[in-house]
Amino acid sequence: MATIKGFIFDLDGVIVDTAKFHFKAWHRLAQDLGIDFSEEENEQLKGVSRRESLQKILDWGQIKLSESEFEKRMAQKNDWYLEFVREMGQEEALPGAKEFLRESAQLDLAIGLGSASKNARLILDLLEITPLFQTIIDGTVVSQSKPDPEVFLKGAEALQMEPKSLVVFEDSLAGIEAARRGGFRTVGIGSKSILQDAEIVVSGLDQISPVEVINQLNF
Ligand code: B16
Ligand code: MG
Repeated sequence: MATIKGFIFDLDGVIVDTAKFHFKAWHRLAQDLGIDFSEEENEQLKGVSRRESLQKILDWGQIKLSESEFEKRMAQKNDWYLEFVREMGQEEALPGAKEFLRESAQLDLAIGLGSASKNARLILDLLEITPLFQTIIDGTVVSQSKPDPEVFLKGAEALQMEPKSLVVFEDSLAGIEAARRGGFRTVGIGSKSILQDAEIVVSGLDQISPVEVINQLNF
């Protein structure tokens, strides 16, 4: 079994609870289009790119839009999303997330971000944690949405490490699948009933320490 040398973190749902803002903004947009969707259906939008998220919502409502209208709706959703994000303070980091990152850095583990969001850098800056990351792979540099492993493979490449020596922390089904497809070790953040395929599942980064993750995965 390969030694664990680093961690790659998803952003939304792992480090910060921006999922609630994505949900509010998508829900408002969907209602404008006469479509309703539940929090359960919203699980399918987690970790998925902006474009694919809108496409899923339109499919649920069996609506087709022209490309220009599609672009306009994506921009509208992002404007609403950013209104929520800009009001967010450092305290919006999920419990234990910053401590976990700092402890990981103290252990000399490599630290990367693997997020589908095009707003990832802005959010890391607002939380004042950007310098903790040796590489930031986000929605501005990937072409394939999770469950494609591209985002994490690019992270591994940037950190110059093999996937099997890196642990991916993910809250979404698509993200855990992406990590597994890429050959990474996995920690699911959320509920065991949803993230069954992850090697370890905890409800948050406050429930485990970096040393415990390494010990449990090496067991
Ligand atoms: P944006 P993650 C993902 O972030 C979100 O989970 C997903 O809901 C969102 O659609 C996607 O980012 C794109 O975000 O519209 O900001 O580019 O979980 O991969 O950090
Ligand atoms: Mg996520």
